[in-house]
Amino acid sequence: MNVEKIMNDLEKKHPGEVEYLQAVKEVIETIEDVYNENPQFEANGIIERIVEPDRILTFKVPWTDDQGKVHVNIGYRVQFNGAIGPYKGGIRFHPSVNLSILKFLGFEQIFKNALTTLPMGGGKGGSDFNTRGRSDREIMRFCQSFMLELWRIVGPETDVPAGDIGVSGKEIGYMFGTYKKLAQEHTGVFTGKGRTWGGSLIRPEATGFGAIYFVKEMLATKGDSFKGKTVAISGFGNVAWGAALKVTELGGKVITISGPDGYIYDKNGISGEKIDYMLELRATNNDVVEPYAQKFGAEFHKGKKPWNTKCDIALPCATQNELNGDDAKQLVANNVLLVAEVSNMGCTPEAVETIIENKIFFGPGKAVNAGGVATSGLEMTQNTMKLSWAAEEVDEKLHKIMCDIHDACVKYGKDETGYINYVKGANIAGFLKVATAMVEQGVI
Ligand code: 2IT
Repeated sequence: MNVEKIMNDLEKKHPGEVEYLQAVKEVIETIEDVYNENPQFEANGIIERIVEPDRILTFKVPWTDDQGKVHVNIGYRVQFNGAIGPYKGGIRFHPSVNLSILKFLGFEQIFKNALTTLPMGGGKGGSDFNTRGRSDREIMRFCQSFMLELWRIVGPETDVPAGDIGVSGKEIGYMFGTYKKLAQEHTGVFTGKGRTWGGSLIRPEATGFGAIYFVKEMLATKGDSFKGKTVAISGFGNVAWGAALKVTELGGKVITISGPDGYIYDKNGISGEKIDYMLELRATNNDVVEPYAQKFGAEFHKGKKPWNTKCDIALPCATQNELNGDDAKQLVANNVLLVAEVSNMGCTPEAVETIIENKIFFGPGKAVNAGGVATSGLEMTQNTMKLSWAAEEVDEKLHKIMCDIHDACVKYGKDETGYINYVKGANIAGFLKVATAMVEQGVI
Protein backbone atom coordinates (compact mmCIF):
# COMPACT_ATOMS: atom_id res chain seq x y z
CA MET A 1 0.00 0.00 0.00
CA ASN A 2 1.03 3.56 -0.62
CA VAL A 3 0.08 5.80 2.32
CA GLU A 4 0.45 9.02 0.35
CA LYS A 5 -1.77 7.83 -2.49
CA ILE A 6 -4.45 6.56 -0.12
CA MET A 7 -4.46 9.87 1.77
CA ASN A 8 -4.57 11.91 -1.47
CA ASP A 9 -7.52 9.88 -2.75
CA LEU A 10 -9.35 10.23 0.55
CA GLU A 11 -8.74 13.98 0.72
CA LYS A 12 -10.28 14.31 -2.73
CA LYS A 13 -13.29 12.21 -1.81
CA HIS A 14 -13.86 13.81 1.58
CA PRO A 15 -12.47 17.34 1.43
CA GLY A 16 -12.40 19.25 4.69
CA GLU A 17 -13.05 16.23 6.94
CA VAL A 18 -9.92 17.03 8.94
CA GLU A 19 -10.47 14.92 12.05
CA TYR A 20 -11.44 11.87 10.00
CA LEU A 21 -8.40 12.24 7.73
CA GLN A 22 -6.16 12.72 10.78
CA ALA A 23 -7.43 9.52 12.41
CA VAL A 24 -7.05 7.49 9.20
CA LYS A 25 -3.52 8.76 8.56
CA GLU A 26 -2.34 7.83 12.03
CA VAL A 27 -3.57 4.28 11.63
CA ILE A 28 -2.40 3.56 8.10
CA GLU A 29 1.08 4.97 8.72
CA THR A 30 1.63 2.51 11.54
CA ILE A 31 0.19 -0.58 9.84
CA GLU A 32 1.95 -0.11 6.48
CA ASP A 33 4.63 -2.78 7.09
CA VAL A 34 2.24 -5.40 8.43
CA TYR A 35 -0.11 -4.71 5.54
CA ASN A 36 2.59 -5.21 2.96
CA GLU A 37 3.83 -8.38 4.64
CA ASN A 38 0.37 -9.96 4.24
CA PRO A 39 -0.55 -10.03 0.52
CA GLN A 40 -4.10 -11.23 1.26
CA PHE A 41 -4.89 -7.73 2.59
CA GLU A 42 -3.97 -6.00 -0.66
CA ALA A 43 -5.66 -8.77 -2.68
CA ASN A 44 -8.91 -8.13 -0.81
CA GLY A 45 -8.72 -4.33 -0.95
CA ILE A 46 -8.81 -4.18 2.84
CA ILE A 47 -7.45 -0.66 3.22
CA GLU A 48 -9.82 0.86 0.65
CA ARG A 49 -12.74 -0.90 2.33
CA ILE A 50 -11.84 -0.29 5.96
CA VAL A 51 -11.52 3.51 5.64
CA GLU A 52 -15.09 3.92 4.33
CA PRO A 53 -18.08 3.47 6.66
CA ASP A 54 -20.52 0.67 5.77
CA ARG A 55 -23.28 3.32 5.84
CA ILE A 56 -24.20 6.68 7.33
CA LEU A 57 -27.66 7.87 8.34
CA THR A 58 -28.24 11.63 8.57
CA PHE A 59 -31.52 13.06 9.71
CA LYS A 60 -33.34 16.15 10.90
CA VAL A 61 -34.17 16.44 14.61
CA PRO A 62 -36.91 19.02 15.21
CA TRP A 63 -37.91 19.74 18.82
CA THR A 64 -39.70 22.39 20.86
CA ASP A 65 -38.16 24.28 23.78
CA ASP A 66 -39.95 25.21 27.02
CA GLN A 67 -41.06 28.54 25.52
CA GLY A 68 -42.65 26.80 22.55
CA LYS A 69 -39.94 27.79 20.07
CA VAL A 70 -39.05 25.21 17.43
CA HIS A 71 -35.40 24.17 16.94
CA VAL A 72 -33.83 21.94 14.30
CA ASN A 73 -30.66 19.94 14.87
CA ILE A 74 -28.93 17.33 12.72
CA GLY A 75 -28.67 13.71 13.84
CA TYR A 76 -26.20 11.10 12.58
CA ARG A 77 -25.27 7.47 12.94
CA VAL A 78 -22.11 6.21 11.29
CA GLN A 79 -22.10 2.38 11.03
CA PHE A 80 -18.44 2.02 10.24
CA ASN A 81 -17.41 -1.62 10.31
CA GLY A 82 -19.32 -4.74 11.35
CA ALA A 83 -16.72 -7.43 10.62
CA ILE A 84 -16.31 -8.72 14.17
CA GLY A 85 -19.70 -7.92 15.71
CA PRO A 86 -22.69 -5.57 15.78
CA TYR A 87 -21.84 -1.88 15.37
CA LYS A 88 -20.98 -0.46 18.78
CA GLY A 89 -20.09 3.03 19.89
CA GLY A 90 -21.33 6.11 21.65
CA ILE A 91 -23.66 8.97 20.83
CA ARG A 92 -22.22 12.47 21.24
CA PHE A 93 -24.38 15.58 21.77
CA HIS A 94 -22.23 18.68 21.37
CA PRO A 95 -22.41 21.81 19.18
CA SER A 96 -19.08 20.85 17.54
CA VAL A 97 -20.49 17.56 16.20
CA ASN A 98 -20.27 17.13 12.43
CA LEU A 99 -19.71 14.26 10.04
CA SER A 100 -15.91 14.52 10.15
CA ILE A 101 -15.85 14.19 13.94
CA LEU A 102 -18.25 11.25 13.96
CA LYS A 103 -16.34 9.49 11.18
CA PHE A 104 -13.06 9.91 13.10
CA LEU A 105 -14.70 8.58 16.25
CA GLY A 106 -16.33 5.68 14.38
CA PHE A 107 -13.05 4.79 12.69
CA GLU A 108 -11.17 4.79 16.03
CA GLN A 109 -13.93 2.71 17.54
CA ILE A 110 -13.33 -0.16 15.06
CA PHE A 111 -9.81 -0.78 16.37
CA LYS A 112 -10.61 0.06 19.99
CA ASN A 113 -13.45 -2.44 20.04
CA ALA A 114 -11.25 -5.08 18.40
CA LEU A 115 -8.66 -4.55 21.15
CA THR A 116 -11.20 -5.25 23.91
CA THR A 117 -11.18 -8.95 22.91
CA LEU A 118 -15.01 -8.79 22.73
CA PRO A 119 -17.09 -9.20 19.52
CA MET A 120 -18.07 -5.62 18.68
CA GLY A 121 -17.90 -3.70 15.39
CA GLY A 122 -17.31 0.04 15.21
CA GLY A 123 -19.85 2.86 15.02
CA LYS A 124 -20.59 6.32 16.34
CA GLY A 125 -23.44 8.78 16.29
CA GLY A 126 -24.66 12.04 17.66
CA SER A 127 -26.00 15.48 17.05
CA ASP A 128 -24.95 19.14 17.17
CA PHE A 129 -27.49 19.57 20.00
CA ASN A 130 -26.16 21.49 23.02
CA THR A 131 -27.43 20.12 26.34
CA ARG A 132 -25.89 23.07 28.23
CA GLY A 133 -28.56 25.13 29.97
CA ARG A 134 -31.38 22.93 28.67
CA SER A 135 -34.09 21.71 31.04
CA ASP A 136 -34.79 18.01 31.60
CA ARG A 137 -37.98 18.28 29.59
CA GLU A 138 -36.18 19.90 26.66
CA ILE A 139 -33.54 17.16 26.72
CA MET A 140 -36.28 14.53 26.85
CA ARG A 141 -38.13 15.96 23.85
CA PHE A 142 -34.88 16.21 21.92
CA CYS A 143 -33.95 12.59 22.68
CA GLN A 144 -37.43 11.40 21.67
CA SER A 145 -37.24 13.23 18.35
CA PHE A 146 -33.71 11.87 17.76
CA MET A 147 -34.92 8.31 18.36
CA LEU A 148 -37.94 8.64 16.05
CA GLU A 149 -35.35 8.30 13.26
CA LEU A 150 -32.55 6.32 14.87
CA TRP A 151 -34.69 3.42 16.15
CA ARG A 152 -35.08 1.97 12.64
CA ILE A 153 -31.40 1.11 12.26
CA VAL A 154 -30.35 0.08 15.78
CA GLY A 155 -31.03 -3.12 17.72
CA PRO A 156 -29.32 -5.47 20.18
CA GLU A 157 -27.86 -7.61 17.37
CA THR A 158 -27.28 -4.87 14.77
CA ASP A 159 -26.11 -1.62 16.35
CA VAL A 160 -25.83 -0.83 20.06
CA PRO A 161 -25.21 2.85 20.91
CA ALA A 162 -24.04 4.20 24.29
CA GLY A 163 -23.05 7.53 25.82
CA ASP A 164 -20.23 9.93 24.97
CA ILE A 165 -19.75 13.67 25.53
CA GLY A 166 -23.15 15.21 26.39
CA VAL A 167 -24.85 11.83 26.72
CA SER A 168 -24.99 10.13 30.10
CA GLY A 169 -27.53 8.05 32.02
CA LYS A 170 -30.30 10.62 31.68
CA GLU A 171 -30.13 10.87 27.88
CA ILE A 172 -29.69 7.09 27.50
CA GLY A 173 -32.88 6.69 29.58
CA TYR A 174 -34.93 8.95 27.32
CA MET A 175 -33.55 7.37 24.14
CA PHE A 176 -34.06 3.83 25.43
CA GLY A 177 -37.62 4.65 26.55
CA THR A 178 -38.47 5.87 23.05
CA TYR A 179 -36.89 2.83 21.40
CA LYS A 180 -38.80 0.49 23.70
CA LYS A 181 -42.09 2.16 22.80
CA LEU A 182 -41.47 2.12 19.03
CA ALA A 183 -39.90 -1.33 18.74
CA GLN A 184 -42.17 -2.84 21.39
CA GLU A 185 -39.30 -4.72 22.95
CA HIS A 186 -37.22 -4.39 26.10
CA THR A 187 -33.75 -5.41 24.93
CA GLY A 188 -30.13 -4.35 25.37
CA VAL A 189 -30.26 -1.87 22.49
CA PHE A 190 -28.23 0.70 24.46
CA THR A 191 -25.46 0.32 27.01
CA GLY A 192 -24.95 2.66 29.93
CA LYS A 193 -28.52 1.94 31.00
CA GLY A 194 -29.89 2.54 34.50
CA ARG A 195 -29.24 -0.15 37.09
CA THR A 196 -32.87 -1.27 37.44
CA TRP A 197 -33.44 -1.76 33.71
CA GLY A 198 -30.43 -3.68 32.43
CA GLY A 199 -27.45 -1.43 33.18
CA SER A 200 -24.15 -2.85 34.43
CA LEU A 201 -22.42 -1.98 37.67
CA ILE A 202 -19.10 -0.13 37.10
CA ARG A 203 -20.13 1.16 33.63
CA PRO A 204 -20.10 4.84 34.77
CA GLU A 205 -16.59 4.47 36.22
CA ALA A 206 -15.30 2.07 33.56
CA THR A 207 -13.58 4.42 31.11
CA GLY A 208 -11.64 6.17 33.89
CA PHE A 209 -10.90 3.00 35.86
CA GLY A 210 -9.82 1.12 32.74
CA ALA A 211 -7.53 3.97 31.69
CA ILE A 212 -5.77 3.94 35.04
CA TYR A 213 -5.43 0.14 34.97
CA PHE A 214 -3.76 0.55 31.58
CA VAL A 215 -1.41 3.33 32.75
CA LYS A 216 -0.57 1.23 35.81
CA GLU A 217 0.64 -1.50 33.41
CA MET A 218 2.66 1.06 31.41
CA LEU A 219 4.35 2.25 34.61
CA ALA A 220 4.98 -1.34 35.70
CA THR A 221 7.09 -1.98 32.58
CA LYS A 222 9.56 0.48 34.15
CA GLY A 223 9.14 -1.02 37.59
CA ASP A 224 7.22 2.10 38.57
CA SER A 225 3.76 2.84 40.01
CA PHE A 226 1.28 5.66 40.75
CA LYS A 227 2.57 6.02 44.32
CA GLY A 228 3.52 9.65 44.97
CA LYS A 229 3.02 10.75 41.34
CA THR A 230 1.40 14.07 40.48
CA VAL A 231 -1.27 13.73 37.80
CA ALA A 232 -2.70 16.51 35.62
CA ILE A 233 -6.18 15.72 34.33
CA SER A 234 -8.32 17.77 31.93
CA GLY A 235 -12.11 17.69 31.88
CA PHE A 236 -14.47 17.12 34.80
CA GLY A 237 -17.05 14.71 33.35
CA ASN A 238 -17.60 11.01 33.94
CA VAL A 239 -14.29 9.97 32.45
CA ALA A 240 -12.17 12.49 34.42
CA TRP A 241 -14.12 11.56 37.55
CA GLY A 242 -13.46 7.81 37.21
CA ALA A 243 -9.79 8.45 36.47
CA ALA A 244 -9.41 10.76 39.50
CA LEU A 245 -11.00 8.16 41.80
CA LYS A 246 -8.67 5.38 40.65
CA VAL A 247 -5.49 7.51 40.59
CA THR A 248 -6.18 8.54 44.19
CA GLU A 249 -6.90 4.95 45.23
CA LEU A 250 -3.54 3.86 43.77
CA GLY A 251 -1.62 6.51 45.70
CA GLY A 252 -1.27 9.22 43.03
CA LYS A 253 -2.19 12.87 43.51
CA VAL A 254 -4.55 14.55 41.01
CA ILE A 255 -3.63 18.25 40.85
CA THR A 256 -5.76 19.62 38.00
CA ILE A 257 -9.18 19.35 36.38
CA SER A 258 -10.60 21.64 33.71
CA GLY A 259 -13.72 22.86 31.92
CA PRO A 260 -14.41 25.13 28.96
CA ASP A 261 -13.96 28.09 31.35
CA GLY A 262 -10.38 27.23 32.44
CA TYR A 263 -8.58 24.88 34.82
CA ILE A 264 -8.28 24.30 38.55
CA TYR A 265 -4.88 23.78 40.17
CA ASP A 266 -5.19 22.22 43.62
CA LYS A 267 -1.77 21.64 45.13
CA ASN A 268 -3.30 19.66 47.99
CA GLY A 269 -4.70 17.07 45.59
CA ILE A 270 -8.21 16.49 44.29
CA SER A 271 -9.40 13.59 46.43
CA GLY A 272 -12.32 12.40 48.58
CA GLU A 273 -15.24 14.84 48.70
CA LYS A 274 -13.51 17.02 46.09
CA ILE A 275 -13.91 14.20 43.56
CA ASP A 276 -17.58 13.79 44.54
CA TYR A 277 -17.95 17.52 43.96
CA MET A 278 -17.04 17.00 40.28
CA LEU A 279 -20.34 15.16 39.85
CA GLU A 280 -22.19 18.00 41.56
CA LEU A 281 -20.52 20.54 39.29
CA ARG A 282 -21.53 18.50 36.25
CA ALA A 283 -25.12 18.22 37.47
CA THR A 284 -25.54 22.03 37.47
CA ASN A 285 -25.36 21.84 33.66
CA ASN A 286 -23.36 25.08 33.36
CA ASP A 287 -20.16 23.42 32.10
CA VAL A 288 -17.82 25.39 34.40
CA VAL A 289 -15.20 24.40 36.99
CA GLU A 290 -14.57 27.83 38.54
CA PRO A 291 -16.83 27.24 41.62
CA TYR A 292 -14.34 24.55 42.76
CA ALA A 293 -11.72 27.26 43.40
CA GLN A 294 -13.90 29.17 45.87
CA LYS A 295 -15.22 26.06 47.56
CA PHE A 296 -11.85 24.40 48.22
CA GLY A 297 -9.43 27.32 48.13
CA ALA A 298 -7.64 26.27 44.94
CA GLU A 299 -6.28 28.30 42.00
CA PHE A 300 -8.48 28.96 38.96
CA HIS A 301 -6.74 29.76 35.66
CA LYS A 302 -9.31 31.33 33.39
CA GLY A 303 -9.38 30.29 29.73
CA LYS A 304 -6.29 28.08 30.06
CA LYS A 305 -5.60 24.37 29.69
CA PRO A 306 -3.72 22.51 32.46
CA TRP A 307 -0.71 21.38 30.41
CA ASN A 308 1.76 24.01 31.64
CA THR A 309 1.43 22.57 35.14
CA LYS A 310 4.45 20.59 36.28
CA CYS A 311 3.32 16.97 36.66
CA ASP A 312 4.61 13.39 36.37
CA ILE A 313 1.66 12.11 34.38
CA ALA A 314 -0.65 14.01 31.99
CA LEU A 315 -4.08 12.60 31.18
CA PRO A 316 -6.20 14.47 28.64
CA CYS A 317 -9.76 13.38 29.54
CA ALA A 318 -11.92 15.98 27.77
CA THR A 319 -12.05 15.94 23.96
CA GLN A 320 -10.10 15.47 20.69
CA ASN A 321 -6.98 17.53 19.90
CA GLU A 322 -6.97 19.14 23.36
CA LEU A 323 -3.21 18.77 23.81
CA ASN A 324 -1.14 20.28 20.97
CA GLY A 325 2.53 20.38 19.97
CA ASP A 326 3.34 23.37 22.19
CA ASP A 327 1.61 21.76 25.16
CA ALA A 328 3.66 18.61 24.56
CA LYS A 329 6.92 20.61 24.43
CA GLN A 330 5.99 22.26 27.72
CA LEU A 331 5.27 18.88 29.33
CA VAL A 332 8.59 17.50 28.06
CA ALA A 333 10.43 20.59 29.41
CA ASN A 334 8.75 19.89 32.75
CA ASN A 335 10.09 16.32 32.72
CA VAL A 336 6.78 14.55 32.29
CA LEU A 337 7.10 10.78 32.68
CA LEU A 338 4.06 9.61 30.77
CA VAL A 339 1.18 10.98 28.69
CA ALA A 340 -1.96 8.93 28.06
CA GLU A 341 -5.03 9.94 26.05
CA VAL A 342 -8.16 9.12 27.98
CA SER A 343 -10.21 11.20 25.54
CA ASN A 344 -10.43 9.99 21.93
CA MET A 345 -7.47 11.38 19.90
CA GLY A 346 -6.82 13.83 22.75
CA CYS A 347 -3.42 14.79 21.31
CA THR A 348 -2.63 16.39 17.95
CA PRO A 349 -0.19 14.53 15.64
CA GLU A 350 2.50 17.13 16.51
CA ALA A 351 2.01 16.43 20.22
CA VAL A 352 2.26 12.66 19.73
CA GLU A 353 5.40 13.09 17.64
CA THR A 354 7.06 15.28 20.27
CA ILE A 355 6.27 12.86 23.08
CA ILE A 356 7.40 9.75 21.18
CA GLU A 357 10.55 11.46 19.82
CA ASN A 358 11.56 12.16 23.40
CA LYS A 359 11.03 8.48 24.22
CA ILE A 360 8.40 9.38 26.77
CA PHE A 361 5.71 6.77 27.24
CA PHE A 362 2.60 7.62 25.27
CA GLY A 363 -0.72 5.76 25.54
CA PRO A 364 -3.16 6.27 22.62
CA GLY A 365 -6.87 6.72 23.33
CA LYS A 366 -8.01 3.65 21.46
CA ALA A 367 -6.10 1.46 23.92
CA VAL A 368 -6.21 3.61 27.06
CA ASN A 369 -9.93 4.40 27.04
CA ALA A 370 -11.15 1.03 25.74
CA GLY A 371 -12.39 0.07 29.21
CA GLY A 372 -15.58 2.07 28.63
CA VAL A 373 -16.71 0.16 25.59
CA ALA A 374 -15.31 -3.08 27.03
CA THR A 375 -17.66 -2.71 29.99
CA SER A 376 -20.43 -1.93 27.53
CA GLY A 377 -19.61 -5.29 25.97
CA LEU A 378 -19.93 -6.86 29.42
CA GLU A 379 -23.30 -5.11 29.83
CA MET A 380 -24.42 -6.66 26.52
CA THR A 381 -23.38 -10.11 27.75
CA GLN A 382 -25.33 -9.68 31.00
CA ASN A 383 -28.39 -8.53 29.01
CA THR A 384 -28.19 -11.56 26.74
CA MET A 385 -27.88 -13.87 29.74
CA LYS A 386 -30.62 -11.90 31.54
CA LEU A 387 -28.62 -11.59 34.73
CA SER A 388 -26.55 -9.03 36.56
CA TRP A 389 -22.98 -9.45 37.77
CA ALA A 390 -21.64 -8.08 41.06
CA ALA A 391 -19.42 -4.97 40.87
CA GLU A 392 -16.34 -7.03 41.79
CA GLU A 393 -16.96 -9.43 38.94
CA VAL A 394 -17.30 -6.65 36.34
CA ASP A 395 -14.27 -4.82 37.73
CA GLU A 396 -12.16 -7.98 37.65
CA LYS A 397 -13.10 -8.63 34.01
CA LEU A 398 -12.39 -4.99 33.11
CA HIS A 399 -8.98 -5.19 34.80
CA LYS A 400 -8.08 -8.35 32.90
CA ILE A 401 -9.19 -6.84 29.58
CA MET A 402 -6.99 -3.76 30.15
CA CYS A 403 -4.00 -5.99 30.96
CA ASP A 404 -4.66 -8.01 27.79
CA ILE A 405 -4.82 -4.81 25.71
CA HIS A 406 -1.54 -3.73 27.25
CA ASP A 407 0.03 -7.10 26.36
CA ALA A 408 -1.18 -6.72 22.76
CA CYS A 409 0.38 -3.24 22.53
CA VAL A 410 3.70 -4.57 23.84
CA LYS A 411 3.60 -7.53 21.44
CA TYR A 412 3.26 -5.34 18.36
CA GLY A 413 4.79 -2.08 19.57
CA LYS A 414 8.13 -2.93 21.24
CA ASP A 415 11.16 -1.88 19.20
CA GLU A 416 14.80 -3.08 19.25
CA THR A 417 15.73 -0.56 21.94
CA GLY A 418 12.99 -1.82 24.24
CA TYR A 419 10.86 1.32 23.79
CA ILE A 420 7.17 0.48 23.47
CA ASN A 421 5.39 2.43 20.75
CA TYR A 422 1.83 1.97 22.01
CA VAL A 423 0.35 3.79 19.00
CA LYS A 424 1.86 1.27 16.66
CA GLY A 425 1.10 -1.66 18.95
CA ALA A 426 -2.57 -0.77 19.38
CA ASN A 427 -3.12 -0.04 15.70
CA ILE A 428 -1.50 -3.23 14.48
CA ALA A 429 -3.24 -5.47 17.04
CA GLY A 430 -6.67 -3.97 16.30
CA PHE A 431 -6.16 -3.90 12.54
CA LEU A 432 -4.99 -7.51 12.24
CA LYS A 433 -8.11 -8.78 13.98
CA VAL A 434 -10.56 -6.80 11.86
CA ALA A 435 -8.68 -7.23 8.57
CA THR A 436 -8.46 -11.00 9.04
CA ALA A 437 -12.22 -11.18 9.66
CA MET A 438 -12.84 -9.11 6.52
CA VAL A 439 -10.64 -11.39 4.41
CA GLU A 440 -12.45 -14.48 5.72
CA GLN A 441 -15.90 -12.98 5.03
CA GLY A 442 -15.21 -12.07 1.40
CA VAL A 443 -15.48 -8.84 -0.57
CA ILE A 444 -18.89 -7.56 0.53
O1 2IT B 1 -15.59 6.46 22.94
C1 2IT B 1 -16.08 5.46 23.47
O2 2IT B 1 -15.50 4.37 23.48
C2 2IT B 1 -17.41 5.59 24.08
N1 2IT B 1 -17.96 6.68 24.06
C3 2IT B 1 -18.09 4.40 24.68
C4 2IT B 1 -18.76 3.58 23.64
C5 2IT B 1 -19.61 2.46 24.14
O3 2IT B 1 -20.27 1.85 23.28
O4 2IT B 1 -19.64 2.19 25.34
